[in-house]
Amino acid sequence: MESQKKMMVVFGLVAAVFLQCVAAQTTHVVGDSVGWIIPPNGAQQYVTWASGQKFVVGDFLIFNFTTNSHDVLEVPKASFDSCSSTNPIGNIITTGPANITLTSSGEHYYICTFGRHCQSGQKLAISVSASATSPGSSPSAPSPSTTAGTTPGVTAVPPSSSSPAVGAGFVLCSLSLVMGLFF
Ligand SMILES: *[C@@H]1O[C@H](CO)[C@@H](O)[C@H](O)[C@H]1NC(C)=O
Ligand SMILES: *[C@@H]1O[C@H](CO)[C@@H](O)[C@H](O)[C@H]1NC(C)=O
Ligand SMILES: [Cu+2]
Repeated sequence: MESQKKMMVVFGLVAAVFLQCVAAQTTHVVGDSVGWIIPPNGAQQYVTWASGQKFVVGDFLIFNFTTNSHDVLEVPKASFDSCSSTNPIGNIITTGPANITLTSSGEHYYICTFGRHCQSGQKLAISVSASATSPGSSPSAPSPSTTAGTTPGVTAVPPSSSSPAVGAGFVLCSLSLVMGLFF
């Protein structure tokens, strides 16, 4: 009886961890310790940073900047390319740090509208995927039926973006899956 109880507790824990990793939301601090500034080494800074991240719907994007020194505005690609604020998507965020929830898949473009900051490289393009289960990483994982929302146009991910930054959450996830097999 006692060991059965123990089994139940362990099973409950595994289930809890598993549920949490299915719903896991990653927080991405743009530029990491660099923050959201005019990048010293130019636009490549945020291109490189973004290529090391895996963005999924529901994740948080933190633009860490000093209020009144920078801001954040989401724009369409054309405005991003020309560093213009025309056709903004949503409202400009003037208070830093800014915490943005990624609510839709596809390409997202952000610029700073101060002076010539964008021209100097303070701009970020990211590709957000719809499903939390990255293709090929764990084929045995039961995939929630979110893949239906994946649009064909979302394949513009840089080829070098095999996600090294999956982190502890993924390890925990895998562990709970493996443990789940024993119970
Ligand atoms: C934002 O930047 C400040 C100053 O560089 C730093 O102390 C703080 O920890 C950063 N916040 C985040 C969320 O990274
Ligand atoms: C960002 O906002 C979400 C909720 O909207 C919150 O759960 C999360 O902790 C916030 N992140 C930071 C670094 O403030
Ligand atoms: Cu700026």
